[in-house]
Amino acid sequence: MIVSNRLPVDHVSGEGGTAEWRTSPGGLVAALEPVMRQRDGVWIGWPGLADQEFEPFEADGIDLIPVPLSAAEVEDYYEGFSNDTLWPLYHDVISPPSFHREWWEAYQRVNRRFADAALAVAAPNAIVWVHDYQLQLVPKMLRDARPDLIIGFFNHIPFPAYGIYSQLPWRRQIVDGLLGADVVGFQRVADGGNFARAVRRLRGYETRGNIISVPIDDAAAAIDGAAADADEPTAEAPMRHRSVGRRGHAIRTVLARPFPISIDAQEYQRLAADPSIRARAAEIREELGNPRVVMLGVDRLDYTKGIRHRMKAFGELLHDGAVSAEDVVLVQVASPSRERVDAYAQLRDEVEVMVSRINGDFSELGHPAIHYLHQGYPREEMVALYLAADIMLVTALRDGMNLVAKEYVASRTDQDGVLILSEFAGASDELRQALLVNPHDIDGLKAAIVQAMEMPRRERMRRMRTLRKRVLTHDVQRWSATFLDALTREDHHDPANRLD
Ligand code: GDG
Repeated sequence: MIVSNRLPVDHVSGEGGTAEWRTSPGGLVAALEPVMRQRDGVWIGWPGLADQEFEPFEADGIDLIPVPLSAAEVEDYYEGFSNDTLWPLYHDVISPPSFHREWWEAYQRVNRRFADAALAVAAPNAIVWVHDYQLQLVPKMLRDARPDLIIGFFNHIPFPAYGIYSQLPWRRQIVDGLLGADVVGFQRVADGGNFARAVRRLRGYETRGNIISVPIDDAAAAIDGAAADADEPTAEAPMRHRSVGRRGHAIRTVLARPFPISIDAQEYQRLAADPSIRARAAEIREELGNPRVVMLGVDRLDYTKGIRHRMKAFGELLHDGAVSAEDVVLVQVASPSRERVDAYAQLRDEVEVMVSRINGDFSELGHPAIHYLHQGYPREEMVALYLAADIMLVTALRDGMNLVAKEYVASRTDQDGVLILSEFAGASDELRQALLVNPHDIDGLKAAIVQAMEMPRRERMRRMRTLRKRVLTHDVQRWSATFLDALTREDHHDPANRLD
């Protein structure tokens, strides 16, 4: 069972006013679809429309159970607590988080609704995999009601250092919520370390390596049907991973470790080899006026992505005369995102003022310096853009992983192209042959752009080959298999759970 904020479908209106569901072709769906089919799985989530109730339905062979949200809940739980409290807090307060008690109330209420939807259909010993920061209370809600369940949680965004996390007025409840899981997965080693530290500081539980010992309280033990001092799991004590702690009381262990997410790399390779997409890539360069260098940014329009920083660097290079608009263009796809949250509306204004200024100052007739596209595109067009780009700019100020970096690499079947990658994106732990940058260091960013423009083809190909090897071997299928393997293993101390 998968539980995530959004179901992997969009409601689209067809011809003649009919409406239908279309699966959104994300990497998560690609990775989980085969497992879900094989195990008769269901996916629980919000279908994306407020104030509407839908019966369970099937889309492309996946059973979906919709969880309804009212318009007020979308405002308070989703746009409010999830995207204006947790999102900025977990991304190192790049934008100040807002703390509102009524948002927290809604967050608890909605988490309860998701948990109840899962509990209503969970078979004995079912495997439940909960996703992301919108649903951090769900693991404990499931655990308290049904200790037999095997519960996993994966956090797609960073988990912040304690000094930042501790600002959250409900910091204990969230930690407790997550500790309801058997396995809590993070993108980076550092995220898991930050979580373990929060657990020690807020709860004083023992953590050793990746393993956290959580005392089993009397209430849970009673539900579990076992005495609190039981030393072995028994038939009456279905709760897994329980044993006796060093202080002699019953504990259960929680595995908290990184599982860096990835993409459906084969699919990107396949698209990149498609003749019509290759032709489109050539056409894009043509349409841009065949400049010497095409630079590309692809992001949701989000303040974590460092869009302004890369524009500042490019603007300064134009100003310095190091590049000209005829020679070098920047294509920035900034897909619309969370437009009803103030910080996003403000960011849009700032980015658009910047684009206008740079274009006003440096464009030439027929040669705008920046092609700014506040639109979403089909995946085929994205791959054509990746193929058309000599330099890919990923300058996130904080990012759990950043899939765009991996998509660019997987698409470059020609082994060419340079990836400039922020060290603050989780992807930088794996993609070491990219040009790694600190996006706050504008001079460093400018130097990396110049280095990328001047890099000899042999070096570009050497770097790209190594990057490709990593992404092609560590794809999203491997990610989900690794997570599920850790989740279903009887022993958290199994050497397979040790990190290399
Ligand atoms: C969160 C974490 C983590 C974007 N514009 C278009 C489009 N996209 C696609 C990209 C990519 C995805 O959206 C964005 O993924 P990212 O990983 O870059 O960033 P977030 O949305 O912030 O995702 C992140 C991720 O979760 C997974 O765990 O990596 O750190 O923040 O796939 O290609 N796709 C299409 N048209 C667009 O206009 N088709």
